[in-house]
Amino acid sequence: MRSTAARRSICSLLGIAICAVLLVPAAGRAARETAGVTTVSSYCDRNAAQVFRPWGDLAYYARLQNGGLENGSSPWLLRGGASVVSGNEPYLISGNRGDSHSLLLPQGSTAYTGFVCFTITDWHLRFVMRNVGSSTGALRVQVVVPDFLGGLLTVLDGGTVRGSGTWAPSPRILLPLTNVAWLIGTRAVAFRLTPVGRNAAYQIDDAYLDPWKST
Ligand SMILES: [Ca+2]
Repeated sequence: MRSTAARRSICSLLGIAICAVLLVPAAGRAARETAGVTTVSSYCDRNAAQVFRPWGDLAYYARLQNGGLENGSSPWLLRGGASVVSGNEPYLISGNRGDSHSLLLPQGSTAYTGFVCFTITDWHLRFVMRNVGSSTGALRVQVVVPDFLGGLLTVLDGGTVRGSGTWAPSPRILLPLTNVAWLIGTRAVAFRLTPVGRNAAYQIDDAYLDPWKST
C-alpha cells in the first residue's frame, strides 16, 4: 500500500477529485483531506425532465454534465482503464436519437463525474447500466463533497448497486446529504463510480440526478 506521502504526491498531479479519494483510508468510510482545495466550479442543468417515466419513476431529473458521454470524457476523470466506448444505452432516455457512446468501467477502474450544483436536501442519483463482468459484481457509488469554507473534501458512501447483463435503469440511489449539510459550503458535489467484487465490470450511460427528491 502506498504511503501517505506518496499518495499526497500523486494528489498534486491528479487534481482534487482523485486527491480526495486517494487519501480515503478505507472504502465506504468518510474521510477528509487537508490539502489545499479552495474553489470548485460546478455545473447546473436547469432543464429537468421525467426521463425515467417509462419505468414508473415520475421524478424530474437533471442531467449531469456530459452525463451521456457524448462529448468525450470531459469533465469526467477516468482512471484505471475506464473509457468512453461506442454503443449507447438502447432506450435513448436523453431524447437524442444520435447518442452513440457510453462509459466502460472494467475491473480496477474508477470514474469521477464533474462537480454538479444542488440544493441542501436529499437526492436521488440514477443512470442506465449493464453488468459486463462477473454476475456477482457490484458498482459502488460515492459522493465527493467540497467542505465548508473550502479546503477540505469529504467522501461519502452512497452504497452499491447491481445490474444484469441487459441495459436497465439503476435503482434510485438515495444520497443522504441532509445529514452532512453542515459541512457543505460550495453547493457542489461530484460522484465516484467503482466496480467492486471479483471480475466486476460495468457499462453506464445517461447519468442524472433528482436534485429535489421530488417523489
Ligand atoms: Ca450516451
